[in-house]
Order: sequence, then structure tokens, then C-alpha cells
Amino acid sequence: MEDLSKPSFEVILTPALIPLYDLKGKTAIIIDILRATSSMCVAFEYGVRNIIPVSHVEDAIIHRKSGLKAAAERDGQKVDGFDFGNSPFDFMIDDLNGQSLVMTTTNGTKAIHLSSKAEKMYIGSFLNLQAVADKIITENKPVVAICSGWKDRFNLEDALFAGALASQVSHVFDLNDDSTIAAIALWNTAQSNLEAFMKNASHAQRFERLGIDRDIQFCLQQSIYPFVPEVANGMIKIDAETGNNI
Ligand code: 3SL
Repeated sequence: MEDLSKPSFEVILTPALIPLYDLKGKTAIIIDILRATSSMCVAFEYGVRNIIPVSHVEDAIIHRKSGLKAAAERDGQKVDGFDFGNSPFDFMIDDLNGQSLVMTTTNGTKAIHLSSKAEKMYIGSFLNLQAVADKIITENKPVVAICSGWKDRFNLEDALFAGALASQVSHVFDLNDDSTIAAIALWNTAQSNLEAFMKNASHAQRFERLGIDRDIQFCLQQSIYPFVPEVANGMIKIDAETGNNI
């Protein structure tokens, strides 16, 4: 039964469903486990100062021409002419320390732009799961976990993360929404062997075809980073000194 004394926690299972939800006054957690939000966390871990998420390759080209480093991915592959694709391993370099990075990906950066009506927006991945859970518990505001999916379709990995996050905060939030209940059930089924469960996922199979399946193993690690990147004014940032949002 709905518990109105607790803030709500909802899951939006694909970006196509975003228009059906009221994001006003809520905190959106943007989820693209494979790989955009995981790779963003890696970039911050390696010292990136901020990330400018753009929806279109053309916009990324304009930023790149003005001198910024730029990452672009379409259909799982690096777009020709860019500095980086979307693998977390692309960002494990010292060159990016203190730099701004422009990023466009098939689904993740699109989900960010579609969620602009939310009051706050955070970047969530398994890599910073605990930090995201701690932050939303502390803030105690209604949350919408937004799965980036694949070209507007449902995907397993983003729903699994939504379920993991919901389970972690279940004592504080009202989890009465059907999508949240489904995401938790999925997480409960998969959590004891996440990697094996993920073998069936369409995106995992896509990665296997592209020969980049080591990215999956990396992105499924839990809570190795203590910070929560925040999207505000068209930019994603963390506080480099404290690892907290600014
Ligand atoms: O769509 C996205 O945002 C990407 O994360 C997709 S991929 O992992 O680079 O294939």
C-alpha cells in the first residue's frame, strides 16, 4: 500500500515512457550501465573537470572544433574522427585530468536531455551505487530512476540497477510503483550471479559481437567510486576536492 509519509521512488523503464511521468520537483537518476553513465564515472575518477552531454554528433563536432576533447558513440562504436568512444577503458588516462569533455552516446546522453524537467539530476551506475543510495537517502526527496534502455526499448542492465538502488533505499522510500516492484524482482533474481544473468542481455551479446565484452565485467562492479556526478546547467560535475556534488 502507498505510504504517503515517505518520498516516492519510481522507475521509468525506457526513455519513451518519460513523457508519461511528472518529473517536476523530483530527483532523476540517469542510468546507462552499458556504458554511458559508467564511463562518465570513470572519467571523473580519472580527473575530468566536467562533461558536457550533447544529444547529436554534430553538436559534439562543434565543441571539438572549439578545442575540447570529445567522446562519441553510435551503435556501440566510436564515431570516426573523435578522441574517444564510450568504453570505460577509453577514459582511464591521465590526459583528461582537469579537462572538459564533450560526450554524445546513443541512449545515455539522450536520456539526460529528455529528463530536463527534473529538479535535480544525478548520474547512476553500479560503480557508484552506494554513493547514489546514500545521497538520495540524505536528501529524502521523490526519486525517478530513468533507464536509458536501447533506442527506446527496455534493457536488462538498466532495470537491474534500478532494482538494486530501490532495494538499497527501501527502508526510506515508498516503492509502490509497478515498474519499481518489477525492477526489484529482477534484481533479486539476478544479484547472486549478475555476470551470468547478463550473458543473455541483448547489449551483452552486441558487445560480444563487437569484441568489447570486458567492458561488461568492468561496469558490473559495485560501489567502487564514492561520488555522485550531478547534471546542472548543461554540464555534469563532481566536486574534485571532496568527491561530492557541487
Ligand atoms: O547508448 C549509450 O548511451 C551507450 O552507453 C551505448 S554503448 O554502450 O556505447 O553501446
